[in-house]
Amino acid sequence: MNVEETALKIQDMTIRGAGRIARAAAAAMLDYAVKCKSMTLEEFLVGLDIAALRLISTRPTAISLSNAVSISIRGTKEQEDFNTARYLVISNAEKFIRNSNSAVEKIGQNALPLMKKPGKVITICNSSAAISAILECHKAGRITGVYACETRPKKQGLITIKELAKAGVPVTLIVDSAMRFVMPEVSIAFVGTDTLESDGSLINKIGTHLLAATARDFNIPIYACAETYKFLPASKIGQHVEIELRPSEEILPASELPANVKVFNPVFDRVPPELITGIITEVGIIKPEEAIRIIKEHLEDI
Ligand code: RI2
Repeated sequence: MNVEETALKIQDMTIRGAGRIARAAAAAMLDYAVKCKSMTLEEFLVGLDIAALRLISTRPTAISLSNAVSISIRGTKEQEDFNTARYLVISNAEKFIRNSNSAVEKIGQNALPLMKKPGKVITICNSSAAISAILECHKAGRITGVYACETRPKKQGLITIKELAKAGVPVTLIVDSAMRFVMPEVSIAFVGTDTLESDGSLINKIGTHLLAATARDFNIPIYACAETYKFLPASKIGQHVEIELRPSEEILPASELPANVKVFNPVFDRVPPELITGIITEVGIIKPEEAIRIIKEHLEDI
């Protein structure tokens, strides 16, 4: 799929999930490099920048998208000619996609010691990293049930229940506002990550802050499942990601909206580090205050 086709599918959320959009963006940069016919190095670099900006413009909150693009083009400006720059993009992008997929698997393995005895899990939205954690614990016989929040307005929870049911995990769908009702039964919460900032703040689907605050009220541990490429390098210097506002039609069709009524549709939450028990990465489990170390060790040069 080329850059424009990929950008349109990320924008309309046909391709969604911070990990999936990152892998799709890397694949689009790879596609661009493969299809480039002979040109000067300068022409190639300008084309890369245009492709990068188009992809990054699609969704502002998941830093995985821009990190994937930066990693795909890393080092191209230092190359001597078009062909070496072109092959560098191809190998960077292929490596990112491989590492991203294996990171999701490793997060599942790293999550297992957190469920020492069988219990119930709660999750929100549809996160491949959180699902990986749940599936590993399920395979070890540690899961007696999963509460999956429906996750208004796009209801990504309906994807989660299908994936877990197909894997034989006992899963129960709840409306988001029932999360407090079921929390007393829960042993642990696993949630996904769109962006992890250097102070340990978690940016994830709207409703995650509510889930974390409810977990704290019932003294339930909550872990963010975050591949290292979801950490925000620029947050070291105080930059934050923008919380995406999406069309009001996702909440209510215009035809049903009464006159003089506005709709506000923020689709991500910012969860303060003090509400997060830990962050499960592919390189191990860290405390929120260690996020800056991950950025220094894994994202310093992007
Ligand atoms: P994985 C999703 O956002 C959810 O917020 C999910 O928790 C996060 O990306 C991470 O998903 P959206 O694309 O990378 O549904 O773990 O808006 O799959």
